[in-house]
Amino acid sequence: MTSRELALTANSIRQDIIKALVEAKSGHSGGPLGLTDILTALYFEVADIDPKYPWKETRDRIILSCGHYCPALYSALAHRGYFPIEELLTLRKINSRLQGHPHLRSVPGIENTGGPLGQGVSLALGIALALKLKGNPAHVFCLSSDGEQQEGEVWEAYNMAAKYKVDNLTYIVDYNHIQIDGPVDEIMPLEPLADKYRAFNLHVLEMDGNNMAEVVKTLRKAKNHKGGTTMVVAHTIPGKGVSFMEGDYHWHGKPPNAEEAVRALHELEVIHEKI
Ligand SMILES: Cc1ncc(C[n+]2csc(CCOP(=O)(O)OP(=O)(O)O)c2C)c(N)n1
Ligand SMILES: [Mg+2]
Repeated sequence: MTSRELALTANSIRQDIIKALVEAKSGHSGGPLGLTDILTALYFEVADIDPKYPWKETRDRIILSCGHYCPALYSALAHRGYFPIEELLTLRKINSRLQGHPHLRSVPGIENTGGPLGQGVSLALGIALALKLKGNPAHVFCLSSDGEQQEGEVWEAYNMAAKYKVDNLTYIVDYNHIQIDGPVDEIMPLEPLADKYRAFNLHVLEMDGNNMAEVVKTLRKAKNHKGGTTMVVAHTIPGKGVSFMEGDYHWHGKPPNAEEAVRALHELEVIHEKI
């Protein structure tokens, strides 16, 4: 797909995130909207996956460590054809397959159970090592948030990834500068983040995580890198596409109300026309 087609797809995925959240009356808005371009690039262009054979042994694995971002994961999976788009409106309902945090294999394509911050970063390393041992050529992409970098567990994983030169693994950190209680830079600053990863002997790339052409190019480069684990620092805008959500940590864990959803969908429609 071209970058324009991917950007249009990302816009549609965002619209369905808003629709699911307003229907659920709870859930996370900011992070998911910011990560949508990266998820779109992975599921529609970079990762070797096929919704017709969701558990094929050699599929690339996409691990969402920051489980609260799942409205974006669900919407991307539905748009890619893993399950019906209408099902997105069951988000967080009792007995729905789409709970507030993802559950392994609850729908085809969900590769891990998430929620406890940091855990998926270790899990992805284990999966990548196991694939290597089995001679399986699949690549593992692990998406995590900046808030997760405050968990000690992730640094243990990076240490080990570097030691074993796990080059079938790409970490992507969504550096959106917000967390639950405020700006990351105030709550627990991470800077100099890229230098910290370099000091851990990771192969570091940086990208504008909301620029589709740059996202695709960088993720391809990461996937093809040999000899060590790549860490992609993705600079993103939380709430991307909805002006009153962008950059504001208050939208970390809040859904739009009915009136806000109408405004958000209108803004996304306007952007859609301009892409
Ligand atoms: C181990 C653990 N501690 C605390 C939480 C509660 N929690 C959920 S999301 C979140 C904020 C994390 O920051 P980030 O992922 O950067 O948030 P966002 O960018 O989505 O606002 C916290 C503290 C959790 N899910 N797991
Ligand atoms: Mg964050």
